[in-house]
Amino acid sequence: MKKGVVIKSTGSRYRVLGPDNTVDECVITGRFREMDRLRTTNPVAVGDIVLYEEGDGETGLIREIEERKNYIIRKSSNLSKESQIIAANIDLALLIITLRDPSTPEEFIDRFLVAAESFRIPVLLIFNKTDLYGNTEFEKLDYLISVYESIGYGTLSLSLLKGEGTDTLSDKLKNRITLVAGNSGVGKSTLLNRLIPGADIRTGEISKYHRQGKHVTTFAEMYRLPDGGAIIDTPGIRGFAPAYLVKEEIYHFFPEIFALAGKCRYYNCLHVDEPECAVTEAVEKGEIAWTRYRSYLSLIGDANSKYRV
Ligand SMILES: Nc1nc2c(ncn2[C@@H]2O[C@H](COP(=O)(O)OP(=O)(O)O)[C@@H](O)[C@H]2O)c(=O)[nH]1
Ligand SMILES: [Mg+2]
Ligand SMILES: [Zn+2]
Repeated sequence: MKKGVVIKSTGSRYRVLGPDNTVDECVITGRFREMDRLRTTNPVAVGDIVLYEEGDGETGLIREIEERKNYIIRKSSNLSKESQIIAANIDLALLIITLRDPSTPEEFIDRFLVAAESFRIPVLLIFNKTDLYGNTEFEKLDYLISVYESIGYGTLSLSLLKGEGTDTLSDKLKNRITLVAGNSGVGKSTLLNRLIPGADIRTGEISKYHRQGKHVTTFAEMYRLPDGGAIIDTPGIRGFAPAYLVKEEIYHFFPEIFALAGKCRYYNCLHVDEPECAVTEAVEKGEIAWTRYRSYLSLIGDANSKYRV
């Protein structure tokens, strides 16, 4: 038996990177489907550490999956009860944001952060395309940086086109497994091409998966970084919604709201219109950013219908 990490999954076959840089194409046995309590379409995901039998040129066999530190999951489709594990054992998620061409809505950022908090994955916010920013964008950039840093999120501004700020980023990714996310057109593929020699990923293309409301099975892929560590690319997936959240729990994933919630008069305060709510008081005083609170209201509004975000 060898131990390795899954670097690619196509639903039924898995590419495993083993000791001494060996790569094996593997399958799983039916046993995994029976054990799969998450009811996933893919019991093994990119980032999984597995024990497997080498195939000697033939297909290898995955026997065991090590317990996951964390994982990102989403519904396979809007109607399906089955879920898809997108990636596992992630040290850091990069959310690529742009304030021009395209402009990333704050709510998109906050939804991503809520999902990442729910999956217990640290996030670094990357503001890209600073070469295109004028005064308006730089003012907004300052605002967003102060909002998110005060909550505790790391931020970095850069221009992938000009190469400004990319060295600092490389340092932060060293020896870590990092997942890259962001809206279409923000520079994800450009980033991968910068970090991974020979990756040769096409840029400037609107993926056909990006049509709204459509959940298409897409597969993550892991690329090793030359200085140690790896990047997980998730083509066709813009953001992640927390898979199963109830309305009453959503504020747990807004750290600055969670920090104040204990001071609310009612233990089951939803921080909307309850009296003596420490959260709405903080919003009024400007201690919680209005944009963040607006995202919170939007998220619990969505959850209302089906108690799911
Ligand atoms: N001006 C400018 N354009 C950029 C920058 N980074 C990426 N782009 C361009 O933005 C477009 C979309 O980039 P791409 O990497 O394909 O975005 P993706 O959809 O997130 O993979 C491409 O035409 C890139 O050349 C940047 O820092 N500045
Ligand atoms: Mg792309
Ligand atoms: Zn409250």
